[in-house]
Amino acid sequence: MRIDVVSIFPSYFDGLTLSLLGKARDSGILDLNVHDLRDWTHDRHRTVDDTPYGGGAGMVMKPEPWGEALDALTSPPVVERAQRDETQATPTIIFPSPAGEVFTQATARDLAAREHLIFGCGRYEGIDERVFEYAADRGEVRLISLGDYVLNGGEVAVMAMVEAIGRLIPGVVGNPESLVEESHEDGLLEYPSYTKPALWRDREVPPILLSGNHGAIAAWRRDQQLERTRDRRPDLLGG
Ligand code: JEH
Repeated sequence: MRIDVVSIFPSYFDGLTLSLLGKARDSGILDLNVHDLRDWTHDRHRTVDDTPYGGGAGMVMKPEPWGEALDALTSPPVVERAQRDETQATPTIIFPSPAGEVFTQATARDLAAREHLIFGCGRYEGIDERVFEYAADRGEVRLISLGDYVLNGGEVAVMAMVEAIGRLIPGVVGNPESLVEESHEDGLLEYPSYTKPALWRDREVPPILLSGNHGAIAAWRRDQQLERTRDRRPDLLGG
């Protein structure tokens, strides 16, 4: 999979690229590249923002650097490509946005199956709306929100999304042995985990886990999952 991230704060992603690319880097499973939006400006101040038409507080990201970034990372446009070249996958272009659909494990699974993801990180009050229209001619555009709270830009949201997507790709660091056993894959919260010592600061591990009775352990864990889900996330059980 190829992932391109465009941001005015590319160094935000240093930790992510290090942690995610361990064994994936050499094997070519994941080709992750982070780009500085200001590399697609031409003025001496490398300007990426301007005042909003119609008035209002704050600044809006100018369309021109975004247009150049999209040209560089997606070429040629999908309409022309469809006529002559079936080999190049249509990129999925994701703009994190407080006004987008909410990112879930299902979104991560959907995006993990794609060949080329481009993440455009906005800042300030967001990006000139025409950029989304232009991007729609060059890929499948998705506006996605990390959740119902307000961030200062798309970077933190993209880090979370790329980590959630990356761990679903076989061979990427963090990819677990069993993805099906995970929380949210079966719609329930996870059961509690314990390790040695069996007694720690007067607290014991639930004796059932030391019983060797694997049927009873599985039933207990299921019960814990249901109880926790009922207490903490009743919405997952359908209200
Ligand atoms: C934030 C991209 C680019 C902040 C506020 C407003 C909310 C009401 N889950 C997420 N929260 N925020 C972002 C996100 C994701 N993914 C996010 C971004 C950008 C993503 C710039 N910003 C900063 C920003 C406007 N307010 C939105 N409204 C309903 C509380 C009030 C207006 C725009 C941009």
